[in-house]
Amino acid sequence: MINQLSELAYFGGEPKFKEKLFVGRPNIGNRDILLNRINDMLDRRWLSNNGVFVQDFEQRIADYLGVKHCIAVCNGTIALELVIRALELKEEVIIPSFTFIATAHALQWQEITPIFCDVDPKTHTLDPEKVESLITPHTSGIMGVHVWGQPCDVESLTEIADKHQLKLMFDASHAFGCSHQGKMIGNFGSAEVFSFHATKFINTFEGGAIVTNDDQLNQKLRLMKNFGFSDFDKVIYLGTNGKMSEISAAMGLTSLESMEEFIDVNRRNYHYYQEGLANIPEISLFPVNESEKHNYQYIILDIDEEKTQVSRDLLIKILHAENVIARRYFYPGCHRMEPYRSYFPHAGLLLPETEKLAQRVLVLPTGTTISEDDISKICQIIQIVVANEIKETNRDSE
Ligand code: T4K
Repeated sequence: MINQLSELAYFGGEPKFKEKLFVGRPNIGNRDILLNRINDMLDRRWLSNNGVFVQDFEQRIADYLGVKHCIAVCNGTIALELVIRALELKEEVIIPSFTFIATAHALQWQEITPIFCDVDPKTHTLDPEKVESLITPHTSGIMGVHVWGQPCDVESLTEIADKHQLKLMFDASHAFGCSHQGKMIGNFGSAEVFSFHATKFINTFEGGAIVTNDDQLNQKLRLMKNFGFSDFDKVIYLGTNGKMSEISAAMGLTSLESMEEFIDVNRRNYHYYQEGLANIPEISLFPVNESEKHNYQYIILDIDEEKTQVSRDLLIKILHAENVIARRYFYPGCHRMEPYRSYFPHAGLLLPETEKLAQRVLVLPTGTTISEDDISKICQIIQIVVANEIKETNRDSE
């Protein structure tokens, strides 16, 4: 129990955690099974290029999501780039600015301009009305992001895309294992993209996947991710190297087999945070819709300084001093990062909700390395900070 401010590491006390607690610590799954798979792979001497593990991984994902095709690739960013190219997006594509920078870069990398749209503060996802107001004769598509695993307003975005004959795709990097109105994420738009980066609850070290119900798109994407090869010595399309390696798929399969266990741990942690923060009404925990399937991978706090009298950034400093490495995802918003900041210096004027969220959101550690006791201590630290309305200058007077 922390009783006095002077016990906080920020004010010179001992850090409450000896080891750093990170957001995005990888889940490992059954190590023996993983190592057996790696041994099999070595015995087979088949390390990449559509090996048996990749094929199995793709099939299991497609079956789990109830989607026709899954194309495993080397990371989520390449997956986005491939879909953007396969859908022949050009000129302008509307995306949120409140996302990881890869969403915007995947477009700009292909000299397509990301048009940053504001988000709904309740869902942190694209605000459909604002999307419609940004459509011009140059718009070729819309890319929604199911940030934190929170589904976009898929119905409104589909209606808008259909009405204006635009392509619709989703960056579902955070949303593997989540559903929307009973249907698994992965079934919406022309295609959806997952990231299986080490920090995701299902990981392949580095990796990603594209899922689609469109047969033609599937064929095109399979060619594109393998240099356009259709057979030995036969290239029929412009392509790149987007292949997932066998060792990644081995990790992915092992990860998938422990998926329910990872979700149980994340759900349990979410409820511990809910309990621990319940007596700090100034702070809200981003809610998970528990009537849907969810991966509970992100613990998101909204720190509104007007209510807490403590700034989000000071709270982060205090947590870091305790070895709780909380993060400010997705500060400061893509529009304030290069090259977009230079291209559109006034973009923030059209993004008031994004600007507010970028100042207020704080992400806390969860996953299989975080215990109930860790969460209880983290919540106590937050409680004492808010109860004392700590300001940067307080440190000098302690
Ligand atoms: N779209 C969206 C919406 C995304 O969020 C992402 C990725 C993408 C697209 C692109 O997908 P990928 O191409 O990455 O597959 C991290 C991840 O690198 C990134 O994959 C993820 N989103 C983003 C939300 O988070 P950083 O810059 O925060 O990474 P970093 O190195 O600070 O790692 C986060 C924390 O995880 C660290 O504090 C320590 C811990 N960690 C990390 C690794 C890699 C470990 O404990 N062990 C590890 O092996 O971006």
